[in-house]
Amino acid sequence: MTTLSPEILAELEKQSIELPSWAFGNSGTRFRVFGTPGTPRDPYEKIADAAQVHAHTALAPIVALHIPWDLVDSYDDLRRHAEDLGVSLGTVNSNTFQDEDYRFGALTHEDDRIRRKAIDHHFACIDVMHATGSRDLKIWLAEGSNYPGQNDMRARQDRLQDSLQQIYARLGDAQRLVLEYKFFEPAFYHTDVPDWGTSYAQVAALGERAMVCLDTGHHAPGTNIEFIVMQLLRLGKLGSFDFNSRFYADDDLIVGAADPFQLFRILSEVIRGGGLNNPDVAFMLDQCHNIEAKIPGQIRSVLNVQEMTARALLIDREALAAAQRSNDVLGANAVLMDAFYTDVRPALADWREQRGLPADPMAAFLASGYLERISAERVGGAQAGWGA
Ligand code: PSV
Ligand code: MN
Repeated sequence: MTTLSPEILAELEKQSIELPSWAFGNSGTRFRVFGTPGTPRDPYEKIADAAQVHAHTALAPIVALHIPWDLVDSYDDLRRHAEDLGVSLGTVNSNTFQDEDYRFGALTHEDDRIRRKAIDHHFACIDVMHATGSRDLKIWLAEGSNYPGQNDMRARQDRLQDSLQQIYARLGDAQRLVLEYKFFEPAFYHTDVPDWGTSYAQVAALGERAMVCLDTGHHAPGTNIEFIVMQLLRLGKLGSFDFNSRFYADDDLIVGAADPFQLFRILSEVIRGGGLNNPDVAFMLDQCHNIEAKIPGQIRSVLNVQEMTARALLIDREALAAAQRSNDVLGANAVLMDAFYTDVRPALADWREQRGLPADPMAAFLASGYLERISAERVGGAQAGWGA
């Protein structure tokens, strides 16, 4: 069995992954949203489910919120609820993609009334962050156009910068703004923040506490994502990850499911660039579980990140550097592949047991009876989903 050195275990012990509250609600495609017995009906129940993931893995102590999906009367109360369950509230995600007014844009809109409304929504998110103790405001924009000539792309960049400046100026001293990019959808011809370069240009003009969010699903097929990771770390602007998997588009599947090797390569660059367990780089999941059970889906996800981090930590960096220096093409590649092909699962299971955690968190959760209990208890009310 492969053994993991004390140094590697010390790194793994520090690892912390933020879960998206929306992963616990129902989701689906434009064809059908399937309900699941026991799906949370409010943010309190979403947080209770997220706490189960942490209880079984010790990997996921933070839950990201989405406003207005996670609107509650008192965020102090929600914060206490989370703390009672052993987790804390993390990144606040704004939402300017589900209101009639935003048909033609929000932070880029040419109508000052609508742009004001979108900026004010972000101010409201910052108020939530003060109550929850959240550090990061994450902005993903659904803005762009569908037809050539439809919009003045240049004017929209200028308005975006002005809107972001207003939002940035409103942040508390310890708070940050992270701007996510996505190359298409729901706009298909042009997207206002389509790539890391645009996100970087927009946040670099704001200041030190504005960073880029890299969602692994938001790139064209074949994109070398680990290159982007390297570059953003090099520039000191990688604020957060939204981890997920894609086969075709923005599929939001379980991280490490579609392309485990890509996840390994990304984590290898994270380690190389000093981004692992670096408080400046938040590890978040941005996933939806359309047909599988949600809590086990999240447990599988955080374990995938942990397993791939362990493998990336196994890379013999000295041997790799020596092979690279001597232009030993195949030797360098072999060093990487040796680590990638190492099965760390038995060693991680052992280590979990030594720390009083279940060796097999998936099995332990399924045996705990929690799913049966919430299915029986959560009767009546509307199940949470996109828009709730
Ligand atoms: C839409 O693509 C999206 O998945 C973005 O990645 C956001 O992070 C997420 O929704 C929540 O707003
Ligand atoms: Mn995302």
